[in-house]
Amino acid sequence: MENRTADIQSGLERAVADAITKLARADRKDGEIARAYGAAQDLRTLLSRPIRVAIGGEFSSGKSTFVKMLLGQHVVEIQASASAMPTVHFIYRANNAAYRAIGAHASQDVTDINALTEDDLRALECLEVAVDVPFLKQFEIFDTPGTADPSRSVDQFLSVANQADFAIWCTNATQAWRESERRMWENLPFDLKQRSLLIVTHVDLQSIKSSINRLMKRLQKEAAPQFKKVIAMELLAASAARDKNGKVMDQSVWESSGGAECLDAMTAITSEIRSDVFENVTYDLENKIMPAIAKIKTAPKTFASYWSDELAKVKIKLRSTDNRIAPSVHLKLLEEALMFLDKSSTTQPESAQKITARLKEAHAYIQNTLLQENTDTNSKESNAVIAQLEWEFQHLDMLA
Ligand SMILES: Nc1nc2c(ncn2[C@@H]2O[C@H](COP(=O)(O)OP(=O)(O)OP(=O)(O)O)[C@@H](O)[C@H]2O)c(=O)[nH]1
Ligand SMILES: [Mg+2]
Repeated sequence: MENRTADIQSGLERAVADAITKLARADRKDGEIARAYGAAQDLRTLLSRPIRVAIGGEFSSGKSTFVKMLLGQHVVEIQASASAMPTVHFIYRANNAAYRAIGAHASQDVTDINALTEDDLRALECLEVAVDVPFLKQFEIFDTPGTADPSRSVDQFLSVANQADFAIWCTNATQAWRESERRMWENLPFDLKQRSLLIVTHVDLQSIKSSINRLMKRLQKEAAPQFKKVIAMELLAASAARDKNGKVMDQSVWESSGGAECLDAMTAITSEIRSDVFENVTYDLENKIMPAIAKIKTAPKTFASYWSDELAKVKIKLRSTDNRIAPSVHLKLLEEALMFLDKSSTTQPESAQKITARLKEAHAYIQNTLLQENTDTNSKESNAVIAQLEWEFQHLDMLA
């Protein structure tokens, strides 16, 4: 992520977290506050979730090879015939890989991925694969089964794509952008298509090499208007150009294979999506959440809580500086406490009088006796005076 994007992101995350804290403490029986609380939690999810990418294409067009190119060699091979494979959903997880079988009605963790039979796989809507690949912190990848496969319903890809942020369609150069692909692509919403990529695979094949320019020209005309970008890729070469952590080992192959162009395009699309998200989050913060927060009535602070908060700050301050400034720090504490009492109407008038008297007494003693010389003894004495007040104000009812 770019620095600027990261800054905006963390700024918004802080604003949302702050709003959640305030709303959590407020009275959520109030409808507006309850709604704002729910909205703020949605925004937190929206900000932190990775971008979802749906990979689609006809049978054997190179979808899984493309995913492997993105994720490096970490991806486990599942030994099953292509027609048995459900959508595979790759997500990030630190350390060990974990698998989850998502059925139409229930889902469960899978401990031994190789123990799944083809019938088991066929019955699934989706197989979730959580692996420690840093790339997946930014992107969630859905590898869908080939759309021309009659044993799988054609709308697998469509239903996944409709929930994704953008799609990547793989088309095999040997028979690129067929009528059936065009018809499938037409079903997607316009905005999604305009954010999506068409990857032309198998362009390394000898039979393609001589006609690649003509092919790309045709695709520019027939397909490009339906996509953000059309990119020709030698998937096997692109995979080989990086190590298993995604670090580019052979820059020239990485570039000539289309790997660099593809990743750059994905990054550009991601920035666009993120800036849309930031805009929505900012709008909701200003229009739904801030007005609800402004409604929260904060209870006026009592003297006891004011005093203990201020005292805590003073203690921290004195711990981190030369202790001999204690009398001057305490004097300021007492002056501000007197001002607080003068302005606040929450403390009982009776105890306010007692507190005022004790604050003034301590103030006079520190000012006239202890402030004159910055010595360790005077600082200790000043600490003792404040400790005495601390105790008294915790036991106000005993104050004579
Ligand atoms: N030479 C070459 N072979 C490729 C390329 N991309 C994929 N392949 C090969 O094509 C075959 C099919 O690739 P897959 O990635 O399994 O295709 P798929 O779209 O996932 O197939 P299904 O999931 O079965 O629909 C594999 O043998 C790949 O190694 C490419 O760019 N060049
Ligand atoms: Mg596949």
